[in-house]
Amino acid sequence: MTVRSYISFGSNLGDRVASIYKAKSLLENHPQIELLRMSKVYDTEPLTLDESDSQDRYLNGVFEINTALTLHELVNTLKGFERQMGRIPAKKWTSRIIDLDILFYGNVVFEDELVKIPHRQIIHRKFVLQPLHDLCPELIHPEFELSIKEILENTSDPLDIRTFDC
Ligand code: PH2
Ligand code: MG
Ligand code: MG
Repeated sequence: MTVRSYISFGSNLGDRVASIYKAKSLLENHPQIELLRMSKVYDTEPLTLDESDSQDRYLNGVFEINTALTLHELVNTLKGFERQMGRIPAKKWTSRIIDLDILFYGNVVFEDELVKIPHRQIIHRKFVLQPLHDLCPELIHPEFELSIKEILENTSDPLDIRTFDC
């Protein structure tokens, strides 16, 4: 049995394009992950914890996968990929080579100390909603029972996002 899952990617440190394609190839080459599609890539204004923290812009997007991994196996696999790519554990919301977050895992609603599914940021952030909308506008958010299209239409996120060719 496999589960359809959506994984967000974000990078604002080093060679952002190379990092995205490295993450894509790590997913493609994992025996229990089938990479189905990748969204467009967006160049996005950084969301920071406070205004004194100036960060470079991010590249953001979403991968669509089928996976035979359990939710916790997928969490650990993505953490392993981040580590393998040289991400150094740091404080919340600091610049990073790569961030790979599970947005949806089937229609599972789950939370423990390691993971919260669906991801908290989905409903607030255009840098997540827009690439998700590229792939699955009709997908229903299992907590709010609204489609991605409906959530995107109702979001008031002011952060700038632009499509980025790569
Ligand atoms: N991720 C963060 C913090 N801020 N800003 C943008 N634009 N894109 C991100 O992916 C992002 C962020 C923490 O995960
Ligand atoms: Mg994140
Ligand atoms: Mg993360």
